[in-house]
Amino acid sequence: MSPLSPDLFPALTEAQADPDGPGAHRPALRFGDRSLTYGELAATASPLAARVAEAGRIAVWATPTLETAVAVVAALLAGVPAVPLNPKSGESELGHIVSDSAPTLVLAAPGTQLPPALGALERVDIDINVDVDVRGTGTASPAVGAPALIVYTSGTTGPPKGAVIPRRAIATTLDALADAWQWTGDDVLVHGLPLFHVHGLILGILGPLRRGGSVRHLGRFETAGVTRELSEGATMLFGVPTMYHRIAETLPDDPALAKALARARLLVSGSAALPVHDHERIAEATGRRVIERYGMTETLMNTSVRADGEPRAGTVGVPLPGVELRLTEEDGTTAVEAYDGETVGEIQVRGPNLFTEYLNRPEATAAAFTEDGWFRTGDMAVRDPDGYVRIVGRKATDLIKSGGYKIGAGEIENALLEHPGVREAAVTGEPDADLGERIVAWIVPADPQSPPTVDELADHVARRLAPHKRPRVVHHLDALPRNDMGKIMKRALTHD
Ligand code: MCA
Ligand code: AMP
Repeated sequence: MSPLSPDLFPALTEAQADPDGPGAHRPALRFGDRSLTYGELAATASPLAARVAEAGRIAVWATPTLETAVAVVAALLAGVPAVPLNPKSGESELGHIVSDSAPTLVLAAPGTQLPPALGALERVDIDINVDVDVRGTGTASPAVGAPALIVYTSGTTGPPKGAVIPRRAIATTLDALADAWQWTGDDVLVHGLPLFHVHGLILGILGPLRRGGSVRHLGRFETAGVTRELSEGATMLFGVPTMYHRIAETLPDDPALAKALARARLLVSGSAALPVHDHERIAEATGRRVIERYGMTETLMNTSVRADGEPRAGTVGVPLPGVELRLTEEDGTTAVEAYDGETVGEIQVRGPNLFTEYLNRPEATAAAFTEDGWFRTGDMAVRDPDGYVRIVGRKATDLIKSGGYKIGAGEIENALLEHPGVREAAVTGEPDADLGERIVAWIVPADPQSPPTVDELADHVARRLAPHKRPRVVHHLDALPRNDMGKIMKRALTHD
């Protein structure tokens, strides 16, 4: 029998057992002017956990609200795997996720209108009701390897795959980050990340709750919210590079933002590379250095610059405790031994932080691992003599990181081909100061006399997939460049 999960949220358990104790009155979650203490979170999440306990799997309509945080905590208390859904997902993406993950019910904030793709599911409203006595309420004790969350993530081709994340991975990654960042229950985190991905949900909501600390969510990212919260006691900021870029752009005209950032204990960036230029601008204006950590939906967190280490722009720091990390040569199995800041290899990782499988995709799961259990990240890196990892690129050119979202070119090409005005389509990413990369569509129009406009194609992709997957630039071509085998040569797709 596999061992049982350790308690994911000890502070919540304590508040449940002793609703009048001091721990129960500590703040846990705040979204705008709505907030919950640990006692209130226990009161509202426990009955919901009891309500969903018999469900096989549940979907959560993951708006950036208090309800989403409560729903996910309830699912974890019940030991029922939860599938967070992007509320901006288009019809075909949502249809795929729902049929692939087959939830038995969907949790949503009261009053939210759900799209037809969820019509067949039983709906349970997430009622925030703090007047419940939860003393003596039991919680489930699933095995450490039991699935906690299924998070959908794009690959190079085809629709997104559901990464099955076990309870063990959540606990170990959050504890490893606590070690690296000296993250405690006294920390107050601020962020405005979406709650249907690892960064915003696991690190940004479950992280503070595991420590017994609190999080203030901005609803949507805005520098004014960052200024306000860091000036009013928040100690840490999490964001994707686009958010730090916007901060860097705002700083010259916003001394209050500079002052607020200067007093933060830790500014953390992740999900994509933070350009050195933005690092430097923030450091110059605030005297504070943003630190980077490197992770992936399938692996949760792998490396980080440590709070007690040297913050070095352009690196993602050192492997976290418990994470084995190696670089491999082209063959994908021979380890690179060099720590010379020059020899490039693919990052492979092993450890208790890893996902279990891609749901319903045994072949994709098998292909993701080496025979001896290393996960192939597809990220290319070098290591400095002191072990700092520097990511230098990605194996697959068909993966685009835009605004910190991973987007597969193939998924967008398939959507574009469904548009009647498109005969052929290829999608690439090109550098963008704000988004890191922007999505570019190269299309051969069905009728060259009236090619579809960029807005038309952007709306089409946003409606089918999600707005962040929409092309920002469209080029019209007479034909796509192909090799003798008929394969599109994406590297030839450049414009002057
Ligand atoms: C625009 N919009 C549209 C259309 N055009 N909607 C429908 N149809 C259209 N044609 C809407 C968008 O939905 C959005 O609405 C608004 O217009 C602006 O869109 P956009 O310009 O794309 O977004 P933005 O406001 O500039 O967003 C930038 C952002 C965002 C806030 C940085 O990209 C973001 O939240 N990124 C975070 C990604 C992330 O969390 N990644 C983690 C995964 P509205 O304004 O209402 O939203 S990676 C991960 O988890 C791993 C483990 C890791 O390492 O972290
Ligand atoms: P996702 O699959 O959306 O979880 O994105 C994971 C990918 O984001 C990784 O494989 C990396 O390519 C990228 N990534 C995450 N954090 C960083 C970082 N700090 N620097 C560079 N790339 C990053």
